Amino acid sequence: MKKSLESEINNKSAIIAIVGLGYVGLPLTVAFAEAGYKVLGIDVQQARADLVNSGKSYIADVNGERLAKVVANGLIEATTDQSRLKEADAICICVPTPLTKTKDPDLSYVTYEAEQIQETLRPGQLIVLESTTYPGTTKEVILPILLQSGLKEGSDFYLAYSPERVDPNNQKYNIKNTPKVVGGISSTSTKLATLLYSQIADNVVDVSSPETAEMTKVFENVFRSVNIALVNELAQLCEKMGISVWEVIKAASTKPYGYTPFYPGPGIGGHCIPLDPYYLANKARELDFHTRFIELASDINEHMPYHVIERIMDALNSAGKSLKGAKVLVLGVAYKKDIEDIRESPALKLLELLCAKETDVSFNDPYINEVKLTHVALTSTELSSKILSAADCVVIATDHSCYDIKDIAAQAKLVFDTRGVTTEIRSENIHRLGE
Ligand code: SAJ
Repeated sequence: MKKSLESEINNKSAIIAIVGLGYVGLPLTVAFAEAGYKVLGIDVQQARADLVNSGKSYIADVNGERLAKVVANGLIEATTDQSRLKEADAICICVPTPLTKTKDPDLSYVTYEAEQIQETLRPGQLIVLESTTYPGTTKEVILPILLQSGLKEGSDFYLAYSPERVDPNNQKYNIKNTPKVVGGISSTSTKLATLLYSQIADNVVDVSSPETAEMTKVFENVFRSVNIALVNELAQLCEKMGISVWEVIKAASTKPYGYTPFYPGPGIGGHCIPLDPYYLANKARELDFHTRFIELASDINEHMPYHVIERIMDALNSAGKSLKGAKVLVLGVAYKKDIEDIRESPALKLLELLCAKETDVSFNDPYINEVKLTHVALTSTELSSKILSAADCVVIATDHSCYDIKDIAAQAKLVFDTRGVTTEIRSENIHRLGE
């Protein structure tokens, strides 16, 4: 069976199914289609399937013209019909792996798809999980579901893990030039998955097991979480010492080796960094191992919105105002600059906390029109001189490139900068995190 799948991949006759047409799945769909494969996009949302079939992109990183071209060439078809999984020779699972309310891994999307695949599993199919998850998921969760078919891994079907490495809005790195890590349950699975991804990625890195590949991805992101937490803690210490953390980071960055700059902020958001530490910590606890350092970092990062609120309160007090009733304008609610993604954004926590303090809060974000908070929905306000000068405090929460920081600082009575974008502006009315 391996021969036929191998030849189908080599001669591009293999049909590839991408399950989950989000910020990971849709770019992957286009990449395989542009490599010459027929791709079946599968999503639970009919609206997404309809948009794909009409060649319309709803993911900022997916160019609409490129999508329309491969759809017009008949290389991409999207559907919500999970039974069509049987048509695919290779299946890439790119569904969300969120956390539950108690910050435990939520693998319900992954197990649902594994069950759908199992129902129509046939000899010759390669299944690859891309969703970020704890080490052991592929072997301990996916494999048992697929084995219920009675088929054997490594001879009938093939199972591997290959972490997504999509960085939203990254203009430099993409699927083609970002090395792809691959680890299969059997060596044949590793070989087939490596062959598949080498059709779209310049560099495929095969590792000895799916757990190694799973750990690689989680480690990459936990590395960021702990380094961001370190600089967030340093920022709070610098405030007490009258030192500018921004100046310290700038000076430390002159070291040409052995140092990587990270920056303090109002907390961390996104679909990866806030979640991945909990995936690893949860698995570690199962093995009676407490990842104290990793969990402490998450605690520090999650405390940042509360620290920022305290600093805003101090800044308003210095101007004779209290938070209650003060007009506070928050600039930027996306989880990082120049993107339209709001998931887990710390700015949302800032808005919630300001509302809880009965502050007259509003926000502006050119990429986000509305945010739904626990008790209220807010719409992005225009950024006019009138609005800026009327605010008692303007909080820079996300430093979108389109913001004219000098102009904002000139018009605002008071600025609280959580991103260090005003360091070149000398003014009494500007307060900064980390100073
Ligand atoms: N953040 C800081 N300080 C920093 C860096 C980030 O506070 O020094 C905050 C951001 O504002 C954001 C959060 O952390 O709220 C996450 O930022 P991020 O730069 O890590 O961006 P993400 O979440 O989009 O992470 C993705 C990840 N990509 C994948 O998981 C495939 C991550 O591995 C990438 O390294 C990261 O993009 C990247 O480098 O941009």
